Amino acid sequence: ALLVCGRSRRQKLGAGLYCLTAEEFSKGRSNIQVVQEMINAGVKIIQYREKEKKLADKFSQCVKLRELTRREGVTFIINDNIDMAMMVGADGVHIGQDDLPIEKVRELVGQEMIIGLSTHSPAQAQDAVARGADYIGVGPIYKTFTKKDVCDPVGLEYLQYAVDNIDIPFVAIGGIKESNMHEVVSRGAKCIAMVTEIVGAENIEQKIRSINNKMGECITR
Ligand code: TZP
Ligand code: MG
Repeated sequence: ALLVCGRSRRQKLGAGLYCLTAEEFSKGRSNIQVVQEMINAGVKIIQYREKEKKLADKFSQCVKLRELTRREGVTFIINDNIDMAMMVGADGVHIGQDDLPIEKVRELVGQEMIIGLSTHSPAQAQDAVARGADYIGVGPIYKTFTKKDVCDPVGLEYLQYAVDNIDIPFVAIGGIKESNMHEVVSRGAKCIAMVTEIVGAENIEQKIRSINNKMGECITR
């Protein structure tokens, strides 16, 4: 049997921009259209995250998006719905602190699927690592209006902790924009997530290219 260890799952979360869907902020464009533009601009990891849609509608979008992302070699992660992630053959699932225990999720999804977990404090990060998360979300770094079950910003302090202490991949998230990303990237975040900044951009491809250029500059500076 093919041996899949945590290391090979973790390799799928590389450096760069981590994109998420949010159709209600996408200016009338569908998630399919938005994801196509993300892929055109070279994004390598995309999370399907829809809090308001009916499950049946999410499923039909995810079937299409799995096809699209697979064809383009893009890592496809689904938020919340573990059953749906398994049904469409997603690369991973992303869960939160109030979801099922990560060990149980691993039992369910098997060894190949990536499991990402949102964390908001050093204690949660340590716990996530100990329990086998493949990557963690670190945030919200800044105030965000995208997340309804808002958690107050944890700021750059927790990000600094993650940079210094967390040995698995992590993605900084929450209120990150092209205009403030330098603060996050220059602190050592290799992977950053933006929701509204990307899906709400007039020209999504142009926005991503511009962010990617900045990322390179921030790292080498
Ligand atoms: N998790 C922490 S903050 C957040 C999520 C999903 C939303 C981030 O949205 P934005 O628009 O990039 O602030
Ligand atoms: Mg969740």
